Amino acid sequence: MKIEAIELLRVEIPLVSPFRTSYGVDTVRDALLVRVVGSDAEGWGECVADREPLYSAEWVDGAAEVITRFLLPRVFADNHVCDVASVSAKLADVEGHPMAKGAVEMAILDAELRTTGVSFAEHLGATKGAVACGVSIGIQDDLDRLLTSVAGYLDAGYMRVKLKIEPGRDIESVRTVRTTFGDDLMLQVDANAAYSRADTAILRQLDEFNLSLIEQPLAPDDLLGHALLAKQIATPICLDESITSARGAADAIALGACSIVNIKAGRVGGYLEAVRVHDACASVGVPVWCGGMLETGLGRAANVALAALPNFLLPGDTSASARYFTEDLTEPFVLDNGHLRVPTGPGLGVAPLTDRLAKFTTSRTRIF
Ligand code: NPQ
Ligand code: MG
Repeated sequence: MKIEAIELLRVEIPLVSPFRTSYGVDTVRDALLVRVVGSDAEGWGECVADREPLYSAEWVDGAAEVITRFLLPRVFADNHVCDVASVSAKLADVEGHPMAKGAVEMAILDAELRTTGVSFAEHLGATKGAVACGVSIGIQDDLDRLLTSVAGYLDAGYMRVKLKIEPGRDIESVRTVRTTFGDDLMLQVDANAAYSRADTAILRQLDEFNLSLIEQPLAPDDLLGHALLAKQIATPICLDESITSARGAADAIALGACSIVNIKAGRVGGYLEAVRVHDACASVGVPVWCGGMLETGLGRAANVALAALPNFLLPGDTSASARYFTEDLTEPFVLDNGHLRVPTGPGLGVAPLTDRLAKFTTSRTRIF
């Protein structure tokens, strides 16, 4: 494909309510978009880096800088001709920055697929027409608010609930939700690396609540700690922040550090590597599920396509647009009986709505 132009856009979309994790609070989604204009179609990429480097080392201003100065010149070195299969190799000498790389690859993939009339789902190897959805609930100020929040999402049809936890806001929250909503509720927790190896006794107290999993209790680089913890608690350990590649996923599983894997394309450098993580886990019988990073409808469309692959055996954080935004950038993703339909149109199958893009864009820069 011949690339005619490239633009970086920043959009700021208000969240319906503040989202609090052990890393901090977000009240808006400040997303970086990559728009690739090919000769026959344009493509959109979304960078999931947050404003501050708390979830990972990347942050949105840094990602824009890396994309502009280091990634795009490499991608377009061959006279602006590029095919998506070669993107990750062209970017490989740049160390790190998976979210920035993933956004560039996503935009080129979208442009290519729109050109050839193939959907993300078909290209990635999806086998389902709709995906089961869960919801991630941020840390709440008090237990009443937590219960109200869970009740609202269950009314909306979500098939499982994930509670964010941190030391001091863990056992009682989980106990209250489990007691209130009963044993049939599919319930899991996400610690976002807020615990240490010294917290094993607290984490063991979660055993009595029949959680589907505990996500990322310890530091991202502490694979041994997770393996030791797995032997001492009954709740299955799922890794998120620790998993940055297909090889890393295979290693973590081989070490006994996790028995379930959260896949986020941005964290592993793009949707193509995300498929390789899925395949690596499938080959050793480890189930995966699709994480979420407060994506706009663009990233959401790609996530839903990814989550339609066969080894995505648990409901993902692929929530409806309304979970995060009153107005999404695209036509909204709407929950239907706890599921989101997988887009079938070319590429992402959705595009930014012109008026929404105009309303939410805070900067727009042509790079090439
Ligand atoms: C997780 N996501 O699974 C992440 C954490 C997270 C849905 O729980 C901006 C960008 C805000 C990325 C907030 C969910 C974010 C973000 C939370 C990621 O750990
Ligand atoms: Mg997580």
